[in-house]
Amino acid sequence: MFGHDSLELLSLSIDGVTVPDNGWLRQDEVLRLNVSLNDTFELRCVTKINPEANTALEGLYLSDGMFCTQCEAEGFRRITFYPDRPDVMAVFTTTLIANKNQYPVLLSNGNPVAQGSDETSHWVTWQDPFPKPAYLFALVAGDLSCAEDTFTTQSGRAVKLQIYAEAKDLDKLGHAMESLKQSMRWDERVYGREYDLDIYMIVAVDFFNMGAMENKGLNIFNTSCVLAHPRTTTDAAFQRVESVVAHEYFHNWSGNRVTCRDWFQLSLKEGFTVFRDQCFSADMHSAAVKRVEDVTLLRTAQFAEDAGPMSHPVRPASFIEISNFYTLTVYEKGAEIVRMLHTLLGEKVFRQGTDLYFDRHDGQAVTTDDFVACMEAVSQRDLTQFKRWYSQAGTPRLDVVDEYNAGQQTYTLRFTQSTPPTPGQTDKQPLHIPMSLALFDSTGQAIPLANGQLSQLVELTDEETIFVVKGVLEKPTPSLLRGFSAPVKLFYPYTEEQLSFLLTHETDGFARWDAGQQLAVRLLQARILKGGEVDDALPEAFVSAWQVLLERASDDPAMASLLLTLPTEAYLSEISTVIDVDAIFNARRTMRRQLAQALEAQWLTLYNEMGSEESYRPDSSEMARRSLKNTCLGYLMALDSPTYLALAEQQFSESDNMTEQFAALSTVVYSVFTDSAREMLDEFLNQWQHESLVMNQWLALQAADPKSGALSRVKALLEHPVYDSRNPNKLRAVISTFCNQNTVNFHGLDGEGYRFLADKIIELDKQNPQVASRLLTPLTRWKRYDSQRQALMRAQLQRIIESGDLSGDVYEVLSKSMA
Ligand code: 0A1
Ligand code: ZN
Repeated sequence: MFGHDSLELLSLSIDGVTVPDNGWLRQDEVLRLNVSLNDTFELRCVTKINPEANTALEGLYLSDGMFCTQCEAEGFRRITFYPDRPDVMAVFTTTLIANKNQYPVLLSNGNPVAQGSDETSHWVTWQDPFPKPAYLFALVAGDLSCAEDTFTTQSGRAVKLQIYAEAKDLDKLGHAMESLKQSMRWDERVYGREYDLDIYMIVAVDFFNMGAMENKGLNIFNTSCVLAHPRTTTDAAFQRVESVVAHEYFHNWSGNRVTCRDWFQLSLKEGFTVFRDQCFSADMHSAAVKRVEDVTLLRTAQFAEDAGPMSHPVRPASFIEISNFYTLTVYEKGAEIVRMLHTLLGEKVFRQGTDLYFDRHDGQAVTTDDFVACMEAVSQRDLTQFKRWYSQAGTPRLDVVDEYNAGQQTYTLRFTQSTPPTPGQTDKQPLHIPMSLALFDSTGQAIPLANGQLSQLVELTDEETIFVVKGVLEKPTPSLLRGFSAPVKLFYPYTEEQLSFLLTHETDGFARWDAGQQLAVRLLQARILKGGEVDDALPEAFVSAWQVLLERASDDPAMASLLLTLPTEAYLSEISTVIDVDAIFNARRTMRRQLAQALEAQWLTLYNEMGSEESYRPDSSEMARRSLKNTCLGYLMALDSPTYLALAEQQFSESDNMTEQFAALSTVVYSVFTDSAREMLDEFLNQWQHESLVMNQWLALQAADPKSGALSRVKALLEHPVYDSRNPNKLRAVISTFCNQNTVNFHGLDGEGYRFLADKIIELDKQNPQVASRLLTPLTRWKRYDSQRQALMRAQLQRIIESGDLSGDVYEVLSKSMA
């Protein structure tokens, strides 16, 4: 059995007989019984723990005076001794006993089956009929209010839905409730999956290491992923609530009913569930916009992870601390693998595969191989090579060259794939890559291909694949990797004319957006090479392409807002050979200003067009409108003009919703108008100081402010009364935002940004190793910078190593990044 060293063992008995002191032995995490045992027996184990002292937020802890748990991955062993592995499944019965006044609400998994009380205390017994691993156990005790609703399943069963939060937040639960009902309906419709208990509960807690947790029947959520109100919550946060609620709900089947055999299989539940929540959001809003957002995250953050010292396969082969593997690779690249299966098999056969999977493995703890085996069974395809996606780390590179033969009217594409070596994996094998493509003629029409369709899925399985299209009357423009059909880096020597052409004519939303991004990347990269602050005029063709985008923007405001946003600093960094933070920042800022200048009248017209008199609604079309409106405001503010400052100030004070208010505040904070920024920040603080989540945004906004002197401003924020060093959301808002988003200041050549982060990690590792280990990420990427910064970063990593007793979490990341 496993147990954490914080556990105090009070007594141990087997079948009612006390185990003597020499009948057991504790060695590190293991409690070994030294007595003879029958095949079946009842073990009674009484342990004492101190939740108040639990600052790691794993196991049973206190969040703002209420008891809650976090058991994934190995938190249950901090509550009691247990065979704490995901393949050990049991039926749990839980009795909570507590003071009636202090803890009126007592919750655990399953259904309440008995309760009672005396003058001061009360108790409730919960029974969960579904066998589950200990990582899905949960309990909550506190003074909570609750929003309630019911959902009738497709077979006609009524399910009680409850969302618990502190009384002050009761008005912020409606959106999560709606999202939950939508998710339940969607999973019935799209996957034929119905909810299985009579009650589904969500509890909002302010102290939480991650986003949320899918405990059976009793999800526990970070407040940031459940509370939403138009006055206090931005549209982006509304959408995050919707997708996290869906994600945790979908885990009831992909994770709980069918769980993981061991933690190497984590992506079995996470990759699949992310894919499911992505499709859900795509159905609720715009599929193309959602795809662009998901690919952006993958291509910046996951690709960077895969190119760094922590690079690992979607199914890792080893680890020191499993908490370090809740990564973008396991989640997002894992979702891409499931998406590729969906693409290769088609919607109908894929659904047969998931039906078989849920049916065959219900109640079991299984592997990614079992998942793929179901897909093989229904499709009659051999997916042996495809499975390399699970075991091979690194981002594959796909080089494409083409040739048009006018005499024979043939068009030939030659694909070459390769994957760079990653730590511990030098030899890479070719992958099974689904490549979706279309060819356009000079009028902008897609050319019918051999399959009679206007697009085709080509399966690349060899190092080199040659694809020939016959009967092509002129040299076409290829559109490759449509919909981002595989998580690879594509290299095809597009001309600027071809990219502009695709930006105009592509019908696949992702491919069209990407053509626009690659066009901007070309210009930006040229400027970055020259140091960034290049004031050369923008090419006329580029400006007129943007002018067309602006003119057509109101046709699809959500997509327009993405099309009119330059590639992020993070993306430009990821594709750099050596990351030049200052050049990247300056190139992007200069180009933004030039686009603002060149198209000033159009930005203003569109801004006004997107304005609305109506009151706030958090629906797709209104969100899209606000997003585009705020994009326009951002460009106008890049002009440093008092006229637009007045416009931003007006939007700040007159808007009835956080999306517009916060966008206005952000543009002013990042502008040259520092006095106005100070005033607005103070006013905002005054208005919202009692809203913890709003204060996180206020902190993050300032931590990301790129103006010089940021580090001392950040240090001042750490002393501010709204800051709380024990709360992971606050730590992330200030420290993580500064180190990841404020690149010019964090990477300052005095090395003080690096020193600051190292100090914080040394401090935090004793308090909360999971969060400390995550914060370390930017320092581990030292190889991507110039030699001066490399030395400064390494020196700080070294200082952390030498600081003494480190947690396994931090030690693992440090040792891998110094190797
Ligand atoms: N399974 C959760 C994520 C999660 C993982 C670990 C946690 O604590 C260490 C908390 C949550 C999900 O995918 O939503
Ligand atoms: Zn998950």
